[in-house]
Amino acid sequence: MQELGWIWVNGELVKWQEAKTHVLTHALHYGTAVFEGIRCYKTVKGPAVFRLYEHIRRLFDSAHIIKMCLPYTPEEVKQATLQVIQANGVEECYIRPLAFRGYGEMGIDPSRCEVDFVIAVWCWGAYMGDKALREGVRAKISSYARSYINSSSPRAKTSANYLNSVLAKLEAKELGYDEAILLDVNGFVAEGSGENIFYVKNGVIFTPHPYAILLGITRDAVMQIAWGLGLEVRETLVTRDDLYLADEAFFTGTAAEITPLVEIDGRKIGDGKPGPITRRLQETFFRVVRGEEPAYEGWLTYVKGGEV
Ligand code: PPE
Repeated sequence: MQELGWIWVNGELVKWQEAKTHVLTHALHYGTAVFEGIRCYKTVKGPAVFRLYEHIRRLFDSAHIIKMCLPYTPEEVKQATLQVIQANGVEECYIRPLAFRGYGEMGIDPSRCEVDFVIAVWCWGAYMGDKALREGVRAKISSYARSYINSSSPRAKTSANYLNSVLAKLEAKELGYDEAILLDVNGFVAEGSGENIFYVKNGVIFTPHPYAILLGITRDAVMQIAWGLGLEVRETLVTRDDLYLADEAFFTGTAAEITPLVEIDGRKIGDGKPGPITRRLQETFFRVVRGEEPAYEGWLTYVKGGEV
């Protein structure tokens, strides 16, 4: 990966190469970590972080679910995020706060391991490539089910939950697809390996109920943008057949932004090209994140106005 200058580690800016941890870090062995993925976009008023407040809120919610006490306040996390963006001098970046059970005792009980907290930023273009944003991607329903709600809390963005995503992603790629779609243990559509999913049928937008999924902040943004455009959005139970018979489908996520889905399990979605509603949402979304839609200005935190 392309290295930048600084990573925020437990309250200080540390040189990129020196941001290291002990091999007996608890989280490395047991996945006891929570994290976020946030994007900062270039706007005419300088770099702006998209929905920073909601991402910090979700980080604290994830920590609460796994009984991890974060050593900083939400305001400190906000200031640290703005500080690390400024220190690296980037106009656009992906931001990764990670809180993990560190070095202390081995064994499953994490209570003797302090919580370490880091925030890194890097330049991350289109998640599945520029062509994916323009022309859409091909996905496969995974043979791996999303974790059961009483197994590992899919609502929490924990590192441990991502092994499930890693297995699904590897399988999809090995079979020649761009991305995996995971069903829940009851067989209903849940989400992508790192995205939420939507489909459009007869002008109405549908997305799975928020049970066995990560409650995506882009998912929420897309729902609000759709309502703002006068479109109807329904949260519902979704089957694979709903996807096969959809007029349009797309993934949403901080990394994936709005990525059209043009083929699922070898079946074309609609006419096999990104559909008009997907395009409209995508165009509006990119204007929103770049500060070109005054109605959504409240979703942006300007790095320069952040009093670091
Ligand atoms: N579901 C999953 C499983 C998921 O990982 C993400 C984000 C989402 C839904 C969408 O959430 P939101 O970003 O709040 O809209 N996945 C992150 C990690 C991607 C990675 O490869 O790492 C992301 O998009 O940042």
